[in-house]
Amino acid sequence: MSTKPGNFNSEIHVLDYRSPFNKFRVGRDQLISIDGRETESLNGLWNFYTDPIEYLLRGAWYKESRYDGEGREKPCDYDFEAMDEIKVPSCWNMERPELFLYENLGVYFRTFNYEKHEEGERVFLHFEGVSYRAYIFLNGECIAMHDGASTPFSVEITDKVKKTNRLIVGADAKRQDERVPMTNTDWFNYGGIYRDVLFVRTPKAFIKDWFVRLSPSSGYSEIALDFTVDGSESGKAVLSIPELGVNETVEYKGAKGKAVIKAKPELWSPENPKLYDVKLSIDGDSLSDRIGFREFRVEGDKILLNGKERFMKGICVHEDHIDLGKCTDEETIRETIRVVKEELHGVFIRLAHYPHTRLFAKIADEMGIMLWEEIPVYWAIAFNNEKTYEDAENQLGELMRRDINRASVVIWSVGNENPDTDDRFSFMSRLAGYVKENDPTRAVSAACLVDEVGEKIDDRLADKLDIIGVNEYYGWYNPDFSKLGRVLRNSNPDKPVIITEVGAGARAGNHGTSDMLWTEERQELLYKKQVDQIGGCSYIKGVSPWILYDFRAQRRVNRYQEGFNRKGLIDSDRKTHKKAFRVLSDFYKTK
Ligand code: GCB
Repeated sequence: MSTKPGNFNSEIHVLDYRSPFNKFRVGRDQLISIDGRETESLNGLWNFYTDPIEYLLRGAWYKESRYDGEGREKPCDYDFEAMDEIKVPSCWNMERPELFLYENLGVYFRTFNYEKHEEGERVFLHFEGVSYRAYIFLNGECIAMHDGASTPFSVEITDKVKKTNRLIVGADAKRQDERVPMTNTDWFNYGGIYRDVLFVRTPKAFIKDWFVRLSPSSGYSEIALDFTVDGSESGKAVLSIPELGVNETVEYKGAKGKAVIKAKPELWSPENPKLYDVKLSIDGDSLSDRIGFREFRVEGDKILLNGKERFMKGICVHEDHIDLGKCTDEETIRETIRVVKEELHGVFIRLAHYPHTRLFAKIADEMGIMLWEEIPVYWAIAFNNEKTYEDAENQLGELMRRDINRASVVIWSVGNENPDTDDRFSFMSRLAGYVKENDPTRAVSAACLVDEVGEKIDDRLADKLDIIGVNEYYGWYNPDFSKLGRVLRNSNPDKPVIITEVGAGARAGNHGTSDMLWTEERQELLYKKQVDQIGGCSYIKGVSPWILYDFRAQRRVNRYQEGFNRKGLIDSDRKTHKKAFRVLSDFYKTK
């Protein structure tokens, strides 16, 4: 910051006040596993104000420096304790009507006390989701900056924590073209600290992450383990799975340990979502979880779960609730999975288009439904920008770390409906490579577009994927339904295809002839035609129509939509089923 001597408010001359925070960026390398850890919650009422001009950053308000060098009080424009309160977690859009469309910086403040419980203990702040850039300040200092609305991040504060602490979070919901996602999305841009904030204590040496799974090609009789320890280079860990009689000591060196252990678990599947209590301990620390063991694999054009071919009877779901926004709760997730399993006869949910809460996959493990998880590499993003790539890969890494032990998660998706350009090809090939390098137990996919000119499934990225996702809207965006038949006939993919999106808009309760757009009858007819074609195509190994529930979307403003994308099979009230629901459910019942 260079200003002429004599200026009393130097910040008014500074344009680039944000970049000094870049060096505080945290990501997947700092993320710690909280599986089974006893944590303390920092949820609750926080003070909150909106800061569209970003004085928190620009004017360094986070320093809370109230006195000048000579001890005289400065005329401060802020007073964090005096700000109104807001609930954490929540989306501010749902908490205050005047903030419904607010897409800028929101500033949160709270205090917390700390006393050391154990000698040598380390402490972390852990955020499960802040939309969509977060600046974290503790006791007047920036301690972290994080990009990505939907993945968790942790920051160690062992050397900074005091007896009483002042914690400030700047949650910036401003859309940016070079970020992931960029400015243009077909979902609502909710803002705020909308998932849990946790205070985590660990011993000096603790288990930072772990990956426990059925070892590939083992005849289902071996469990593989990988883990990382922080704070100790070498030592012993013990993996225990009491129900399988496993109690195995594994040495770690260079802070990493790995082992393959004989064990014959009952396999997890949607029909039998068997989970085991699994615990990994080192001296003074442990992680524990309920984990399922299964094998998910692609062979030729087949999708196999535990060696048996599966048709992925699915549906897409957004994290969007009419009252809670992107915030969600256990009851809502359980009801969503129940509807898909019991009413729709589905076995698979595509969680679009960004990582949903970790609770979703936890409950999916327990209730038995397969999941597709995705990062928001959505439409046209800055594919030629290395920083954008780093952001995307980091979000993918954070998601994979978070859900790596979830049996229900069978597919990682590296993006949705991106143009087939050279830059995009290289960007998304790298992401697919990252998945392959880090996880041999799941398939990598992406929702691709049809080649409309050549009338076939022909995306260069398909080479890098295990399963080709295809979004097609014949009969809706492309009214010429006959094209779908031609596309399917002209294509000859050497891998399984999942139709990752197909659908039509209909307002619940709006009736008319099937020739009228926005009616339930039109949507129903389209579903009939679609399932007919899809069901008859040999290389299509699954479908997840767009979408289970109507969801908020800022660009959907016609008289039927009124701010919602109406392609749901169920209204945004999550109760009223449209006629097409029955068509899909009948198809799945017999498929
Ligand atoms: C798509 C997008 C999805 C949209 C949907 C639609 O292809 O992937 O995000 O919401 O179409 O309704 O247009």
